[in-house]
Amino acid sequence: MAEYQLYCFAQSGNAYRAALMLNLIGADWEPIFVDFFSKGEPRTPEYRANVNEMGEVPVLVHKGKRLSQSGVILTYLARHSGKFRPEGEDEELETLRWIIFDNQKVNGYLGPYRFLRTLARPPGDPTVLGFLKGRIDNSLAILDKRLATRPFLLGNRPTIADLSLVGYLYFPPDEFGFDIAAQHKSIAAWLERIKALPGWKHPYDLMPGHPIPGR
Ligand SMILES: N[C@@H](CCC(=O)N[C@@H](CS)C(=O)NCC(=O)O)C(=O)O
Repeated sequence: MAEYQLYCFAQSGNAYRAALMLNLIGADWEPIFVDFFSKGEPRTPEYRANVNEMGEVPVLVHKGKRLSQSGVILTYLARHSGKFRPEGEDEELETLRWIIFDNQKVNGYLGPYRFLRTLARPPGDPTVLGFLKGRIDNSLAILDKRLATRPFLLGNRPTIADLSLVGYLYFPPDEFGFDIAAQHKSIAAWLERIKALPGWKHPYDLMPGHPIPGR
């Protein structure tokens, strides 16, 4: 058995943050496939009782610990590996600030938007999609501005703040219906910098479950 297990599925950008971190730090890890699309597994009483009471992926299992929330998982892995770790109180707080902003307003909107537009059966209400798209445009502009003056979110080196914020940004543009990188030049350049890190992989090559059977 690998040292780390990660409950995940390929279409989850929330899980991608953790899977990417594990790969970038060279961890000995294995995915545990969670069947969201045909079984709604995270919503089952068994999953909530045995894996995560919050009914979500990702969940990381390591040495008897079971952690959920990608921001918590990233923090744990940074502390244990010493890689992508914010140094000192100011950087720690700055990292937390960007992870919370990401969870609520960047990938926190991109995930549901892509799901309702492309993956949900039936697809989401256009009014809801329009609301989310407006919030996404606003948040991506804030991220693009931040990255216009520095190579990574905190400065000259990548940290877990960057690995959180890339969560949904490598999925194909046709899944969103707009091209994030083409519309935001600083985000595009930053995505290329993260992609060049040794161990980087696309979410569909890193986690099981793509393509969704029958689609
Ligand atoms: N803030 C959480 C979000 C986790 C989350 O929403 N995961 C989704 C998959 S992308 C999930 O498991 N949803 C289960 C459901 O809606 O039933 C994190 O960063 O880990």
